[in-house]
Amino acid sequence: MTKRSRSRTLSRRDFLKLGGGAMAATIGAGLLPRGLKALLRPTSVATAAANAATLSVPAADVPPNLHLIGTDGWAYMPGPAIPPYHPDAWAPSPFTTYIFGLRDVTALTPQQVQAQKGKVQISAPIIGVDQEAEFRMQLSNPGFIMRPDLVDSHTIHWHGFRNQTAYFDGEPMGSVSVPPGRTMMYFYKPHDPGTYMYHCHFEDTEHIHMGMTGVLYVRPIQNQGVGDIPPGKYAYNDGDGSTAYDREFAIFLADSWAKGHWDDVHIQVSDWSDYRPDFWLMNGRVYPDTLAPNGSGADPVTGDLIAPTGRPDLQYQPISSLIQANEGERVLLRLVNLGFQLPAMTLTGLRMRVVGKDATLLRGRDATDLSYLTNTVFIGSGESVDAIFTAPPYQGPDPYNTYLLYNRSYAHLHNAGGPGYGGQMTEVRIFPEGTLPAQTGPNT
Ligand SMILES: [Cu+2]
Repeated sequence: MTKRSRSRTLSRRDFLKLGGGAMAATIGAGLLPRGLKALLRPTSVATAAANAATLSVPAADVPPNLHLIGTDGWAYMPGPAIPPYHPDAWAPSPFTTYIFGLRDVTALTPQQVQAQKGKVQISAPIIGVDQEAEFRMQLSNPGFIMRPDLVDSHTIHWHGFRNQTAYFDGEPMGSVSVPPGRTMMYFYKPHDPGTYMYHCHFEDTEHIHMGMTGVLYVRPIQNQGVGDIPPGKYAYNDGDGSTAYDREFAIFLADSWAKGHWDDVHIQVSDWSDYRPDFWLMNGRVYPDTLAPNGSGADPVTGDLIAPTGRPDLQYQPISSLIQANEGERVLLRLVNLGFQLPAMTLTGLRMRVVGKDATLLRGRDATDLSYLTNTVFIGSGESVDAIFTAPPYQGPDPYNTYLLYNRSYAHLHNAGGPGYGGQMTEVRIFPEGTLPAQTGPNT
């Protein structure tokens, strides 16, 4: 660090000398001298972070199937202002909300990975793995660009995964975690198909709420064809093809408290007993943004996320929740909740068959079929549901017929109390037979 830059930035030691949190608490009250206020501007904090040690990503004997980074960044939420928490005055335009998150950097160079510090996504990449196949996942922690004073580690925890050793389970008090500047390889060999979720388990109430969460699923070995069952796409090893599907959509449900997000970047402590969310998310977005297309991966030069077409404000929320199918197709919904509240997800006008719960086929030990038809599923925090519906006949006259998938808790169907519908709602669009090509991946 040069003398010049040292004079402009605030080191952790200086921060502590000045009284740390007590000083931070006075910022909002306007009690700081102008010079100290300038030191705490986001640009100055970011400069300090840029001077931090380089991220270490050691070469692996066997390359990872997936390389994730855990860091901070900014996302966009619509809705009326909640001064001073929403939109956050420190958020660079067009963003509104400070987040933590995980993103895929598998194809990036080490320099590009380093440059992704502070550019994370909310709702982490959807991960699909094959039963009995070895899976290596690398996690790098480049630190937080807005909070260089924090030494938070990160981990990856596959929630509900029954096959993990403590070392790779990501529960930091019983295992290891990844401190800033470091990289760790996790190893998995899944035996139980179904839908799970993964999240950072370090200071998990905070890191989960800030966005370090995503959907994970294990494809059954039956997909390769077993006995009389032809190769295909199945939710489980059902033995009879009853969980076959044509298209799959993973929906990660969460809720988001504007003050909690604001507190983290403004160096304040959140009292979780005050938790009162303002936004209810599907894959990190609220309705109607849930309908916007997926992002387009990473820029080959910078490694930055490419925003969905026409939506630069959703650059860091790349996962669409729009559900589309041709009439007659079977659609698998992989519904996961890691919000702190209880959604009741309703599919209007259609019945879905719940075939799996918490990565378990709904079938008794005596082979009794325990699946059931419903139009509403309740999904508690940490739970998952696999439900299949058959797309109804297309009835015209528009290019597609629309149904809704939404949280029927009316109190959660708005954006920060603003007018109109918001929150956890998306559309199911049914097209004439043969309109949509075969699906290339979940949520496409
Ligand atoms: Cu974390």
